[in-house]
Amino acid sequence: MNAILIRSSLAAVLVCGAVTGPRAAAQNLIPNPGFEDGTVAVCDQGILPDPWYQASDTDPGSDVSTFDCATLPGFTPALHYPDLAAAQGGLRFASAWNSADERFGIALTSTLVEGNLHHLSGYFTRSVIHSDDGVYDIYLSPDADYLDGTFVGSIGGTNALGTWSRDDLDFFAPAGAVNIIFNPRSAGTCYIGCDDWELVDLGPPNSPLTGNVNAGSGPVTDVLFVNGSAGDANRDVFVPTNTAIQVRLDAAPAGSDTGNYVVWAWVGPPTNPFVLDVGTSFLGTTANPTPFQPFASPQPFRCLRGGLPPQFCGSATEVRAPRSAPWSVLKGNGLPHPITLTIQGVLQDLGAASADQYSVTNGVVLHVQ
Ligand SMILES: [Ca+2]
Ligand SMILES: [Ca+2]
Repeated sequence: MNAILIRSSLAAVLVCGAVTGPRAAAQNLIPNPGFEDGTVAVCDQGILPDPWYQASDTDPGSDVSTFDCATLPGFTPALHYPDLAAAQGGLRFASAWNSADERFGIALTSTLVEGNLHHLSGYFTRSVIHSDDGVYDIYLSPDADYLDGTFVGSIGGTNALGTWSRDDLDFFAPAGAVNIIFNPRSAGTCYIGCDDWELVDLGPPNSPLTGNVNAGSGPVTDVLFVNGSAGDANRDVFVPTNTAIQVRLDAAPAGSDTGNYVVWAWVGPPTNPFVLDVGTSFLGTTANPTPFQPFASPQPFRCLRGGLPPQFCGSATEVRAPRSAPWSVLKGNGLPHPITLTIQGVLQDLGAASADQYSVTNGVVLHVQ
């Protein structure tokens, strides 16, 4: 199934009212983010205003469109975007055509801090001429060549005809990243208009086992416990074989409203942390990939779900589970064989940092031995 469609449908389930940015305002690391500054000599295609550059050899290349060529020159939007009334901001926006191998890029205001969590957002619209589903693949590079860079994710799949829609992407910065390059991709042909880019540094990520319950209103709080413990400094809990195992999920300290939750269990210790974005919201960082990153491994093998749609469990086997948090479940006989399990989830949280009021719970690494 199309990952973008999954994201959109989940956003519809989760989001009540308008979604605002997931974090407080910070400095935008992309200069001229709305394409309003910089000279374009003629009202034609293949030109970008400085400091934006063509990141491919295609001639004429990526384009800036303008709604008033006499005031601020650029290509006419009427050809590709006849039903679009205005740019998202100002007069101009930009587009690149995947079928002609067009790309564009820009030098950031500073080199990204390696390993820090970064949040990219922008606004997108669809061409009537090159109207297939598409995205911009994002590369962070030490130079202007995307092939020297690191692919960090895709953005802009929300694009639709005649309107602007926002999309977001969170990623951990690779080393030496000072150029961002936008590479359009489609199974068919796309020419996605984009405007008002923003890239902000969210700082060092927490340990993925810390979670972020209550992060919007106070100290991050543990809510997931095994035999009453959230684990030692490494989040490890040790239980002998054939000994009772109780798993408990508390409500968030600020309240969990209707108590919606999901808890995943992976076989083995945490090995592959991932950012969890659902719809347009940054929810937190998980210790391993979730069903929202179906092509990454390891995937959870068991899933407990209350009040959230089936996509939260994906292909993991669902275990019969309480309808809402708080709850505790007891396996009186424990487990007969040694095994290591990583356990973590998502909890509805009125004190969440996310505008959608969901947080990633702390994780616990259960060692049955
Ligand atoms: Ca603009
Ligand atoms: Ca072009």
